[in-house]
Amino acid sequence: MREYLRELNFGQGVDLSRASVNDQYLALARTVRHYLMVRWLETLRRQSEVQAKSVAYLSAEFLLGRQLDNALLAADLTDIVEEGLSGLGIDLDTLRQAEVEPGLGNGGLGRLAACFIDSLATMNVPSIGYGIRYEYGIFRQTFVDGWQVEKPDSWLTLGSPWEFPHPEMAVEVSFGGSVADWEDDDGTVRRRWTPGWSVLGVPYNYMVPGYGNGRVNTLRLWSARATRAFDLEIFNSGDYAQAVRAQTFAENISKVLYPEDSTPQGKELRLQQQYFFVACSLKDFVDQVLPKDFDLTNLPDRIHFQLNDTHPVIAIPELMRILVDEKKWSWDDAWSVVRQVFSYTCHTLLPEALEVWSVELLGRLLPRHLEIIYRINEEFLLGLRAAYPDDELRARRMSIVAEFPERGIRMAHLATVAGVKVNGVAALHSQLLRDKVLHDFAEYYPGKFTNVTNGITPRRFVRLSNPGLSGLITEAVGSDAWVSDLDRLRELEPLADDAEFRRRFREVKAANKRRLVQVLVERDGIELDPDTMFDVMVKRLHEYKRQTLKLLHVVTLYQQITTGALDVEDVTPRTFAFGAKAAPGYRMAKQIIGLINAVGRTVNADPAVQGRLTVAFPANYNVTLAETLIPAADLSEQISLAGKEASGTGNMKFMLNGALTIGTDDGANVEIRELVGDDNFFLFGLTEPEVAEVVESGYHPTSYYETNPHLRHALDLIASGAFSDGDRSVFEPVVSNLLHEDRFLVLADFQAYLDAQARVDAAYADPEAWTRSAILNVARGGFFSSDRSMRDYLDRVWHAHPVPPIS
Ligand code: 26M
Repeated sequence: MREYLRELNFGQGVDLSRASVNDQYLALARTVRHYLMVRWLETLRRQSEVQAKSVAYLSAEFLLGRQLDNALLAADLTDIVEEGLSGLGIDLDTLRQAEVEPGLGNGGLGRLAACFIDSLATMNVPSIGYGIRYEYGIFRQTFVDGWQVEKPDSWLTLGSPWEFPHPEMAVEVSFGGSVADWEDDDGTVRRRWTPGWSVLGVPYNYMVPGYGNGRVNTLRLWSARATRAFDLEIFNSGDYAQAVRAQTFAENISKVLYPEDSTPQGKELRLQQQYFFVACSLKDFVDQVLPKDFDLTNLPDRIHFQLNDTHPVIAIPELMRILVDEKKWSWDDAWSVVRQVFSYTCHTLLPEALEVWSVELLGRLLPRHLEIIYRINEEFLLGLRAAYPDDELRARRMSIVAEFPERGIRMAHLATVAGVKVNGVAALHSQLLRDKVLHDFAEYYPGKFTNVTNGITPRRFVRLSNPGLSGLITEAVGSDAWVSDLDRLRELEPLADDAEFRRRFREVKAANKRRLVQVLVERDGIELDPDTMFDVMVKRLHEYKRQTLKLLHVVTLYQQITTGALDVEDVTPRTFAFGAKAAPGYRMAKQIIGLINAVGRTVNADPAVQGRLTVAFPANYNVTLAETLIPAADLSEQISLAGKEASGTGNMKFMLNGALTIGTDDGANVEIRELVGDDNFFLFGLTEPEVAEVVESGYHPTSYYETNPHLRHALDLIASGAFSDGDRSVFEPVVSNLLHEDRFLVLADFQAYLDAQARVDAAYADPEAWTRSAILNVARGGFFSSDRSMRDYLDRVWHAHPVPPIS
């Protein structure tokens, strides 16, 4: 605590009596990071000493969540700090809550990256995360009359104690300009890129502490600055305003996270971001991380670059450019190294989510890279045509260059051609990649395709977010070894049949629900009854995820109660919790948010419902809210149309916190159900092959409307203006989309969903059996630790190994 007071006095420049909560939080954060510093330096020293193969995780997003608690846990400082602070009359929890979470990601993909670097550190794997230090993370969502309104997320304004800027290690990245032939000393004709402009990338290092192993890995996020030359030139020209504008232009590159998480917009700034962080990272690795005299022909022994979706795929031509243009290697030598050091993880199945950059844009921004891509494609097509003579259709399908609707570069094809491995993120997803999305490639490159099922870090999403359950588990296992060895949860299995254990498990869930109720009152002014079933659907708002399906269930219950078709006494009291951000330009998603809020307003206020149905939609769902919401859930909603959700990771978080899942046969739900068994999972809906069949034979949503009275009543009620003060036009687009388009077969799965929800009600009516299932969900969820995902990547993709510390 002496340390802490010193940080307060000399770091923050205040004394205790005058310190704001933020001052106190910052001082504590600095104290903790100071403590971790020694281990960080030790890790770096060891890493350069041992020269083991490392992993570089390249990701445009790292959705970290709050750092303080995780750092305290990793360093085993929680108790000591809590005690010390309380001696000063300070409540640790108050300081925890002062932290603004770094929301540098959209959803699943960004959070996955954060879980992975946590696991890599915990497993002693030499590794580094590379990404972008956005000044503004994912927008803050507010509701105005129930409609989403976005506010900037200025997470840096109160100070960011976890980052270490290194302006002296800045690297330069160039854009634009032109390419021409030139003759080098020995007369070979080479290509030379003369860029049009450049920016600096300033690295900001973040500690990634391993759990209880004294290791601290690095996450390096890049921030864009104007170059010195740029600065000087323009300032000297005397046009001050122009010079300031130029700086702003450069700094724009890392200004804001793009909030789309599935439909790339093809925006120039987005491509600038991608190349910016990738070029910075490669240069950093080659020039700074590797030893000075390193022979790059040995690169594959020292590094594997994992490409988190296609966002960093421009790294492939960039490494070619470095080797061919800068290091003067032959094309073939360069290619033989490049094709050994990248692998690509695909996170989607939606065709519209696959990135294609227009040749016009790519050629303007990165003319040399476009040439390199063309050459890669030429040689790829040469091999392809040799393997499949006279199959021009196949060549066109597989080409890296698309011709329609405009000339474009298919980043997934580039990644697949150059990558050592291509993986999907759950068993079903990987299967569909092989069989459908990338089928031609799977045929051409057998052995390149693999699966690594996603995982989540048990440190943040069980140990920290659910202390009550953690206490129970630790008692049952006999130690806290499960926190870094999650298979030990299996030891809980027999306790599912122990009435006393069930009682305590139930008490933990009840306490978590009370904690959530309190948080929502303070955070949103939402009042909930903890003695109801908490039925939770939290994830990005997207049509394929089918928030409307859950809403139709709510409306159906409401409709039945108000018309007297259902006696309100017979309704299981439920709280329907939603959390979802919509991409600001995604109009249907925003309409659906408006509709959820409108239904909530009406249902919550209707005395006929007698408080048995409550809709809660707290704004701005984020990692921090997830940490209290998920442990309080009874029922986890994972109801995407089969074949659309690549994996899902929220589903795993719920399972490991003792919620039961109602879900389709999609993504990792498939594996969850396999592990937990049909008796402990509420399965419903069409399977992926059935979906394909229905779509194939022509899907007519109206026929479901016409034949299913529940569905008709629910949709009619929405259309009647019952939730929009009689105005029939407000939600007409949602209703008519469902009736006439319904791309994601909501109506086709509606009745099956109602039936499954009836099974949920029946099961919930038997608390002992329900609790038994909940315990089995926890006991059988160990597979979903991201530690296991990392082991799979190490074995199947990276062929790297942990380097345990010398103890
Ligand atoms: C692309 C271009 C421009 C702006 C944003 C993007 C973009 C950002 C994020 C596109 C996709 C993004 O993420 C997709 C995603 O989150 N996929 C999810 O990945 C999870 C982790 O693997 C899976 O669990 C989810 O099923 C999958 O939807």
